[in-house]
Amino acid sequence: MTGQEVILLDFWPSLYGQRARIALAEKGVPYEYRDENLRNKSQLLLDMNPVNKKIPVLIHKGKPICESRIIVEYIDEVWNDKAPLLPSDPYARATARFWVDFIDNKLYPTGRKVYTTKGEEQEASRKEFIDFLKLLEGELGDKPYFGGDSFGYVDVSFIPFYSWSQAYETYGNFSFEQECPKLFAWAKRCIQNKESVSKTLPELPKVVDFVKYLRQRFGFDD
Ligand code: GS8
Repeated sequence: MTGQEVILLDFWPSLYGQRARIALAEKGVPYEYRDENLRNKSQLLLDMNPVNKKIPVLIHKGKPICESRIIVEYIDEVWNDKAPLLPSDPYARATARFWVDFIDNKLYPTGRKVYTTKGEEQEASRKEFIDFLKLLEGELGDKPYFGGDSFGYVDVSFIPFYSWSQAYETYGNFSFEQECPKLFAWAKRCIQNKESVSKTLPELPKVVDFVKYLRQRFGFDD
């Protein structure tokens, strides 16, 4: 298989794009990475994802797969010879999907408010964000990974969060390690044990700078 067979349209800090990169790395799939300028999207991105016009897009043998969760599931199904991500048991699979849905529809929209609002609204978002993280910490429990003894679908989908944690801490004024020590230990475990993660996650200060730039664009900082 050549790199041309798989292309990933992505943007380096993206929490969603990182999912696809980690899943491809877990499976050992060679691919061509293309970093998009989201303020001046390539024609290929517009052609491959005409509905949402968003990254990530996985292009496999010329055909696009859009939406990060769908991309991770696709990668798991196509390259099924190693590193299974979704559990085989239907109930465990449904539960894993539930938590990733929670991350996308509750945690991330609230996290976004942590750095794009001010005053009371920001304080409420900060509290809610920490509550949501604690719910995820409860789901992890004493397991090494959300997937149990092995790194799985929820781990792949949630670990990119760690690359943004310093940015959330900076603008939300809280300590991830103090609020959620087990979750913090899980993140460190993923980085230490999984090259797919350590090689994918951007450096935390780089993401802080990126969020600072976003805030300037939103008019929150000078
Ligand atoms: C979200 C992708 C997304 O928001 C997924 O893949 O899971 N539900 C989708 N992509 C953003 C960049 S990351 O914040 C994006 O491409 N934005 C460009 C735009 O909205 O114009």
